[in-house]
Amino acid sequence: MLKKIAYVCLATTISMFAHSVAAKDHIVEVITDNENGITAFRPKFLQIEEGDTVTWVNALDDLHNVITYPDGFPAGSKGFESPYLENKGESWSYTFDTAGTYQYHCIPHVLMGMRGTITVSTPTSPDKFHRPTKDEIVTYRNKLLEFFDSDDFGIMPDAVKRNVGH
Ligand SMILES: [Cu+2]
Repeated sequence: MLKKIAYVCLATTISMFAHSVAAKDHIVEVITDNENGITAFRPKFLQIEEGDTVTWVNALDDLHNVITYPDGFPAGSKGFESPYLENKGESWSYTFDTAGTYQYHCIPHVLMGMRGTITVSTPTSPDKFHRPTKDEIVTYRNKLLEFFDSDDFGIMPDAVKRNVGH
């Protein structure tokens, strides 16, 4: 009996220890491929666990950022937004504490398909995404207007159109 209790305690300790040291760091390369006219996040899709950190690293001197769509993250959590990265090697990190799906893009290159998705532990079902307030949509729209005309919104990806109207 004592042996069994000791074993359970040991197993619990090990699993707690394993959890606390399991947080991982992941790198997403922020790619500008001038030769082929491509801008992209590599990897585009990333599966991680709660507590993990993702660091986006600018591969070249070019202007990029990472920002979640206003409805592109789980309800009850927060989206993320980096400052603009300009120089080669510049980076920005974010630690994910809430499970779910995070859909993001780069504002200057959203028309070039510069988008990515990070799934933290389990994906978010379509009806469980954050519903942006009007203020959040206006704020997001104004960020896009720093780079685009409202006329451009019509040719943007569906996720953008859904949020900014056109
Ligand atoms: Cu970009």
